[in-house]
Amino acid sequence: MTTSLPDSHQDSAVLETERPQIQPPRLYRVLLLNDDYTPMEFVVQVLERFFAMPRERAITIMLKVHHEGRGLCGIYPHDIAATKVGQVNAFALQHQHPLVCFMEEEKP
Ligand code: TYC
Repeated sequence: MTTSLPDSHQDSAVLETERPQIQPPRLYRVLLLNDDYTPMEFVVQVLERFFAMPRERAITIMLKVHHEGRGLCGIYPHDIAATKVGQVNAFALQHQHPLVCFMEEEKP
């Protein structure tokens, strides 16, 4: 039988022992930093708008950032995390608030 397989794979039973080494997608934590100037209501609206949080949860996270200095908004694959960080920082800048959003890899 002739196929397009290389000679080394012709007419022999090949037992595949190697599997492609698939890695799980890397995940990134998106966080907010506290500051002394951004209004609490603005932060709540950011969490509602960009992270689809119900108002109660948004208030809880905002207060956590306010009291602890930083807080987790969500965990996403790289491009989604980067998009959210860009959107939040652009929105804050547009409204002249010093709010900072950033991402860091979630290590297993
Ligand atoms: N500390 C701000 C204030 O007292 C509120 C605030 C909360 C700011 C969370 C940023 O990520 C933040 N107005």
